[in-house]
Amino acid sequence: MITDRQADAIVQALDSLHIELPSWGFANTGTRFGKFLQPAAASTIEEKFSDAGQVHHWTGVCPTIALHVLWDLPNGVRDAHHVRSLAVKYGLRAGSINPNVFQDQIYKFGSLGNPDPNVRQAALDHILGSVAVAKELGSRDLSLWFADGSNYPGTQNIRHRRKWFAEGLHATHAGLADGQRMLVEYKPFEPAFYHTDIADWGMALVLAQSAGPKAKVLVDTGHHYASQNIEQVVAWLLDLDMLGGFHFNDRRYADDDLTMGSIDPYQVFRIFHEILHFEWETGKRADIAYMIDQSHNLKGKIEAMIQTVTCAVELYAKAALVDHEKLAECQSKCALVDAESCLKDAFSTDVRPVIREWSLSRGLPADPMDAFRQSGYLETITAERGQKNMAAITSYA
Ligand code: RM4
Ligand code: MN
Ligand code: MN
Repeated sequence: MITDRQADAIVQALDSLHIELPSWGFANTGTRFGKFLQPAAASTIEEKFSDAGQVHHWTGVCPTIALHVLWDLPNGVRDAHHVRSLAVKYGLRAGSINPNVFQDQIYKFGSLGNPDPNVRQAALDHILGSVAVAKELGSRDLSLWFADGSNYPGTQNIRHRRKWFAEGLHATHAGLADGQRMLVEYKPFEPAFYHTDIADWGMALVLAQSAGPKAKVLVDTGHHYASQNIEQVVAWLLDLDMLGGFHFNDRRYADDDLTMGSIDPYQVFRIFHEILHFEWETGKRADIAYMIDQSHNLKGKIEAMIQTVTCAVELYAKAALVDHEKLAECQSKCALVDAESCLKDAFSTDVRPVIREWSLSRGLPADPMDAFRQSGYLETITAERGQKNMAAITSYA
């Protein structure tokens, strides 16, 4: 049974939870082996806003949409006016801005880590252009992911590339306005399979620290080797005031971009728990951008997103149930079984009745998936977009 005090803790947690949706999560994507096109997928920026607006409309916790500059604003700041009007039309705000310095042919051997200074400059120009887009849209965060690396031993000077990255990120930092942040994402491998320039959280941390105080680390849950203790990384970054944001997704093997919590929901719970325990202990709100970074190649895109958000809300609510006072006491006494039970008890509690109450009290449907299905939106867009999508332009998210 959930006590009144526990229900209050859940309500308080959910009132402050925001999860950003990725524009690319609504587009047709696939694997390197091919793509199965979905008739209802979004292929224009307006369709992406419209679909993301649906997810926010039914869940109430997704007020922002992450934008990919190359895919969503191919003309840079000249597209900002249009995007601003779409944000108003669909009841969303532009969220993090993602530069793309990996798709153009010039980036074959890297972007900020490329041995050719002209390519490094081109990458920096695009990133600074993305900062300008962020300013135009009133977006706070610039999300930086780099595909840079090499495929064979000895083919690149790893130390030189590190210095070039430090220079490029420092120059990026210098372009940020007050209140803006840059989030440095890491990934162990793919597309490079020998070395990746920013391969883990330590490299991202060092580069973010050397860039300046507005730089933080972005943790993508899919960007770790199997069995890495991600919540420990989270705890360290929180303690160092260096955790800027998350890209949520789940994985079994590599960067699978599966639905959050579909493989290991306890891990997501443990991550949320570290954050909420930090907040309880310090009395400070952790300033973290929660974002989704998933590719729904087979599931319906809007439904997959609603399923993800529902999962995030449930796991966050469960983490809010942890009895922090009791846990702290158990930890200091090394009462192992009782300490672990603080987490297990919270994780095994059915929080759905409280979430339903919370939703209804906020004017939201008790069951967002059902409400979306009843709305007829999917049938409408399937009819509208079907033909166009069969000859579709696709992106590689
Ligand atoms: C990467 C990484 C980035 C995303 C790209 C497309 O694996 O997760 O965040 O922008 O994919
Ligand atoms: Mn990511
Ligand atoms: Mn990824």
